[in-house]
Amino acid sequence: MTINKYQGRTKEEAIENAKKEMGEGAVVLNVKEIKPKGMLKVFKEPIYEVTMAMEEKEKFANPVSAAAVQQKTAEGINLAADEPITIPHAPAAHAQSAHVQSARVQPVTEGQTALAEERKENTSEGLERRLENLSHILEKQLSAEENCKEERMETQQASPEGFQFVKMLYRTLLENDVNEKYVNQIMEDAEKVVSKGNSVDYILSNVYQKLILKFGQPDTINLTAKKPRVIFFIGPTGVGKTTTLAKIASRYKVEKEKRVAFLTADTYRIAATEQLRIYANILDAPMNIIYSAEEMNAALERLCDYDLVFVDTAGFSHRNEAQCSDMKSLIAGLNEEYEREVYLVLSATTKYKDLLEIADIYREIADYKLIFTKLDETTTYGNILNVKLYSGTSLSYMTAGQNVPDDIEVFDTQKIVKQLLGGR
Ligand SMILES: Nc1nc2c(ncn2[C@@H]2O[C@H](COP(=O)(O)OP(=O)(O)OP(=O)(O)O)[C@@H](O)[C@H]2O)c(=O)[nH]1
Ligand SMILES: [Mg+2]
Repeated sequence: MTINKYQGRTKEEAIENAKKEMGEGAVVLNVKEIKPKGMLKVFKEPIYEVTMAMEEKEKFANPVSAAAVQQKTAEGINLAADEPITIPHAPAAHAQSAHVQSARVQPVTEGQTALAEERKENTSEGLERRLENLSHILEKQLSAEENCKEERMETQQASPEGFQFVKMLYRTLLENDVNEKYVNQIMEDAEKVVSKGNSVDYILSNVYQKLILKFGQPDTINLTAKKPRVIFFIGPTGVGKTTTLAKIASRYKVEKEKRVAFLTADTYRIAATEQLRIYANILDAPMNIIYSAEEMNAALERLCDYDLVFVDTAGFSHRNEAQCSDMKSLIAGLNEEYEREVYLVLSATTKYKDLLEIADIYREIADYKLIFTKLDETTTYGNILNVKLYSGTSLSYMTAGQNVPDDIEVFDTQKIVKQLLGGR
């Protein structure tokens, strides 16, 4: 894995700078706001520093700078993993109990107090604290490695605490519904890291980085000069397609000052068209009902001055073949002159097996990006990672509530990864 840092006046600018050098495959590990210092600090704006990571196999956009960046690659971190592993057991239990017994009779040394502290930290409470402090841990690890100091956090001696910690992370990921196959891939490296006697912080940041890479960089609406860009929302019934579409359209209209319009192909229920009409009225945007691909193309001709046209579709069971086929014809029937994006909207509360089946069937309808809704209605987010890895497509937005337009954000990989590892 390659890790590097970039700065910008905004978080977006810093990421943009990183992508110019590292390419689209680079993902954000950490974002830091650097507050201005000195006498004139009140007159200065803060700058943003992003730590970016990229799997070795990804190609650099700029091969010249690639060589320079590769040099800075954090030595000893290898996050490529595909083989399943078995989670290590702590060294023989009797060795530990002997240690505890002798601690009872002997005076407690400083080292033993530190060990006891370390053990206390290896509880879920300790894990939460470490996760809150994760950006600091990452910083420490990166600067030690960048400066090639002998500050490596390893002692070449496996510690029982390290093994316990890996086990706890393994269990936490499983409890959060990450599929066992993926947990094994993620933890593969942790075994090597722990057997070298690395600190618990080092193990945690290693697993964190690996998870971030698995999620990949979110991919949202790409605004190009070509107008209008047509954005379809598809997915099962009641997952939040119409609400999410309204949230996103509102953001583009109000914050980015884009011209937005709506089409609805959801003609199955009168209430559905009314729901979208209300949002269109609030945003003062045109809204048309379409019954076929021809009507869609005719409506788009009239909307040629608009930047984005959002197409709402009817929710249906993925097992209903006739409706699947109608949807496929509608999307495929879009005139070639238009650029399209398709978002598959899924609820984070849907069962694992159903999600995989839905991901498969909708793949036949069109290539899509993923939106996850209703994150406020569950505490386990493992299925988001499961579907992302299963479908091999990008995540885009996540929603956690019914309020339009507030309860939506671009998929926040760092937040979700911390939660998967047991953070709040
Ligand atoms: N708790 C919660 N509710 C949500 C979220 N997103 C949408 N909803 C609610 O889910 C319900 C269904 O939302 P819709 O937007 O109508 O869903 P849809 O996918 O368009 O439904 P159909 O068109 O009938 O297939 C509404 O009550 C929404 O307010 C979310 O992120 N969290
Ligand atoms: Mg709807």
